[in-house]
Amino acid sequence: MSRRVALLAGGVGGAKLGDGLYRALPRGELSIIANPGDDFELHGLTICPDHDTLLYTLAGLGDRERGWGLAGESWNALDQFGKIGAPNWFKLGDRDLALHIHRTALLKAGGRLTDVNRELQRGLGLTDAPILMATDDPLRTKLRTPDGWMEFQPWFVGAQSKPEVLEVAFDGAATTRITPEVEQALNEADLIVIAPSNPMISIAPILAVGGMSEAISAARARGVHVIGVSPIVAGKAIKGPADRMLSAAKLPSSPVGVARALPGLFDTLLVEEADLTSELRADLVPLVANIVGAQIVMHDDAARLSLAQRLLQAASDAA
Ligand code: FO1
Repeated sequence: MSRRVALLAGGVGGAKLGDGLYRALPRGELSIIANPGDDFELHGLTICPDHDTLLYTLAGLGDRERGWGLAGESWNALDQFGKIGAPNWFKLGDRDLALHIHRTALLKAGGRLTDVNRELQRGLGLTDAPILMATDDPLRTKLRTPDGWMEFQPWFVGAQSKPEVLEVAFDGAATTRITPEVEQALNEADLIVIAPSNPMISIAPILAVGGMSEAISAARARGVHVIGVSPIVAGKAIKGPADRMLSAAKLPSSPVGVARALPGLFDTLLVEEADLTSELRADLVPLVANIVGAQIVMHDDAARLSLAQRLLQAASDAA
């Protein structure tokens, strides 16, 4: 049976599940809708960190330990940036830099971000170029901290996401529009998957793109199921600041907080089976129709694939 899947994904957690789904599904049946909110410009180059994490991971080229960037990378340019007084707080490896230079050149020549990024995907061996930008228009996540508003990467990498987040905004969202490719992927989807990514800074910016919520609602109206995976296990984020951000927003650092941060989005939510007490289930019941326990921490390739298969099975069972 053909089953087309649209995955909404942020960086590292999104890429791991994306990799599992990419291997679990026949070629051409997965479209990944990448978070554009982390994109920014540095050294005059356009950098799309979440797209690139997805790209390197699916291409089997990603650094496993860091979760971002290329495996076996060298850092000569970064050292040189430091020596000449250029910014070196955001670590661009030598080979990664080639990607940003080429992307920027193609964009300057008039290319559309979706087309340019798909060309990069094909160049690195993803012939079906499954990763779509949520939008080609600029949308930038900003965070209000006790010291004022910060741009995303200076907060996330520069300040190691330490400043408390009092408010999140998606600059430019009002004038963005989903791409025709995203519209088609959601129109044709039999299943929508929400990756175990930070609900507030990875999934929310995707949903903030003009036309995205409407396209998801239209899919649901024709019976498409939305299934998510909690990025919180044992009260802690699997990676990154989601737990602290939920607490700062006065939401529980648990799957309940995830469901409340993305209200009404999930038909099914996969939560870590060891966490799925009767109390957690009771708290989730008013928020999510179907709650499924699974091993959701993806330590290796086998775990990525088995979570993807478990998720596809849970979605079939619920349909
Ligand atoms: N994350 C870091 O924590 N430190 C870095 O220096 C860093 C550099 C970097 C370079 C290219 C790239 O594609 C991603 C990079 N990331 C880095 C990851 C990125 O900032 C975050 O993972 C995402 O934006 C959050 O999903």
